[in-house]
Amino acid sequence: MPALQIGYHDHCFDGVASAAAFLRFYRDKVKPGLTDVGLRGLAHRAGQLFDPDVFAGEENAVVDFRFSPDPRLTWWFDHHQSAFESASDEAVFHADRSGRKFWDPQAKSCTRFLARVVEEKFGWDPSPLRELIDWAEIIDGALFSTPQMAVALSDPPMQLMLLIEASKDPALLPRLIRELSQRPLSAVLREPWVTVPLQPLLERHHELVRLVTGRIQLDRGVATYDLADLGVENVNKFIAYAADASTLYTVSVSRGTNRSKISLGSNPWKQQLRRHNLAQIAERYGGGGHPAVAAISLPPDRLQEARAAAATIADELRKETA
Ligand SMILES: [Mn+2]
Repeated sequence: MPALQIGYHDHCFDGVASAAAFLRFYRDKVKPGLTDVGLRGLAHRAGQLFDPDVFAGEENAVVDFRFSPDPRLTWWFDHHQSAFESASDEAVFHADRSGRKFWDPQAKSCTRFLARVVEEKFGWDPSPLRELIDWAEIIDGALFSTPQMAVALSDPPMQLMLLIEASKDPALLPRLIRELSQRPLSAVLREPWVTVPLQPLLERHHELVRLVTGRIQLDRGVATYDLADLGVENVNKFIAYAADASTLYTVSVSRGTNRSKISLGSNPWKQQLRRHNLAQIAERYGGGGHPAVAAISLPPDRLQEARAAAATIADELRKETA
């Protein structure tokens, strides 16, 4: 049993950065010198989210992911609007008096939220991780200056976002979390174990950008595209806004090994025109997320259902944007 186990939102820059920040904080303020740490990526999917062994540590933290009422959960930080699977889970959170569980659905990134909370409540010094915290806020908050910045990935931290989203190496994210907890982001970004696996992913990314751009159907501000035949689960969310700046919403369907997925997004550069809460729409289908970006997971064999739901949602989004 590890002394500490951290569950984090898998294949997500903010999830990885939150885990690194939590690990740094825990070693700085709770148990200095601790080495016995388990790291576990958590993914949204249809059905049970937490395996029984998620809480296998003496202490268990979950960051940037859904709440669990499991009493073995000792630390929790999240900023998703859809943080609770049920009203009773939410009641368990509100009744908690441990002072170690925190939620702010207004926060743009879990990383900066966590850093701010543990600075205020536990006197943690976030300055060694400043670069990482700032980039998590930019990436998870979609605070990019242009859609091109979000799609071209010329900034090395944006390339790391791609590596985190697309890597299939199970050892890579735990290694990144450990390294990012100890060294500045820019130093980690120069490591060959980061730059070498990135090259083929960057080539594939640019190929996918061309492919997705070619498939987009834009109708009354809503861009739809279907990537189910490609077997990719995570595609850059900003391609449609770079392709046509008048795009207000995106609705896309993809299919990975564990799920058929509907991704809902709204243009970060046109948030003043957003009329819908995408998390609420996703919740109707058992999904969730944030008002501006959300997702729905269905079992992999229910692709037709995913496609039908995507078409219904796209119609709904079009109605008030026409
Ligand atoms: Mn997040």
